Amino acid sequence: MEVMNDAFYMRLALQMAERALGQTGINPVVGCVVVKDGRIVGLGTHLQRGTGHAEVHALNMAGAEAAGSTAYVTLEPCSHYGKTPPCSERLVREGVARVVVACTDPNPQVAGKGIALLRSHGIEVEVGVLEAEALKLNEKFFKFIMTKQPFVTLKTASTLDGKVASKTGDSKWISNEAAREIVHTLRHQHQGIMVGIGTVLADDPSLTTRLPVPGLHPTRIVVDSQLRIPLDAKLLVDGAAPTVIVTTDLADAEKAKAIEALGAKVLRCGSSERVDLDLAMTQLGELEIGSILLEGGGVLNGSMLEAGFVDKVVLFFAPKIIGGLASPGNIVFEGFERMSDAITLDEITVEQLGDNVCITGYPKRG
Ligand code: AOF
Ligand code: ZN
Repeated sequence: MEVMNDAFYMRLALQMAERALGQTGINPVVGCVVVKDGRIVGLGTHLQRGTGHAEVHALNMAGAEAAGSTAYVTLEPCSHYGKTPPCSERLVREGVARVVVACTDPNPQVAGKGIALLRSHGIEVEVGVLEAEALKLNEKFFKFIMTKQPFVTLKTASTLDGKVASKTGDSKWISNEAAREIVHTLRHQHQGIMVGIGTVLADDPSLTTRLPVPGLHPTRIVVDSQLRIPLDAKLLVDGAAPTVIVTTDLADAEKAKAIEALGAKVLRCGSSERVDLDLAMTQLGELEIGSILLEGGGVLNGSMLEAGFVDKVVLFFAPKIIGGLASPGNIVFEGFERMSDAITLDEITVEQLGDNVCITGYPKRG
């Protein structure tokens, strides 16, 4: 049995926050547990941007019990008037005696000010309990708040030899059902899902989240430099979720108008023949898309990875070898000359899902 200590309650706060992944938009997920005289007296989770922060829900539940309590929060309590008033002031007002924080909030509006305010009122503050878990939990928020560009997770599902289809284009199915279900959870947990026009032309996908219980659909993003998307593509007509087409200044104005008439947004990113990916990331950030699941094809995956826009990879492998000199691969780009130039992955994890394997990691250039 786990020993009851600060980590015991912080773990509960982290678990509650984790369940809200995907539903807070560009906001972090945050959990709060209030403990008084050996009993949990309040629990709270930030559930949606614009609604109460975790501390507020937990303190509301604790009521008068909050006085003299310890509050466990997975992120530094805020100090600013945003969509809601500052949590640090509320903790002071309620007479909380001690606050345990997993990690500080890099939001420039907070960045240590919340903790400083608590301490200036004589509240004992401890920082860093289960910090590594808390940082990982909000990796998407941290990237976006610091760069204003979305956190990008590259997901592929391939054979062991890195193919996403056979030489005739057959791709159903490569990965097993367990792997495919995780992909839908990943869709739920990202605000955007991005594919290249080749994928749309080949598969006419809907790119929605399909799980045993309903999930949230991400905004569908298509990189389409020449606006080749057919006007009857599912992404343009099914109304299941917002759609954004990323193109260039050179793309046909009439086609853009026709696409927008169907309700999709067209972003023009740069005046060269290919989409300027840096501009695209900035413009998608301006639309408050803080996280993107990149789902191919291989050439877009390769361009995004090579250009340094992929923050994390989730690679599913099925125990199959399909070969094919020209069969499409999961990550395709010109390639480096030397092994020492290779993109390597940090913090690797390997998970077995039946006979499939999932490798996750964080890309780093050689
Ligand atoms: C907390 N507790 O539960 C959350 C915090 O727009 P607002 O008012 O919701 O503020 C969003 C910012 O507040 C967000 O960028 C992050 O810095 C912090 N989120 N802080 O004390 C919470 N969700
Ligand atoms: Zn707050």
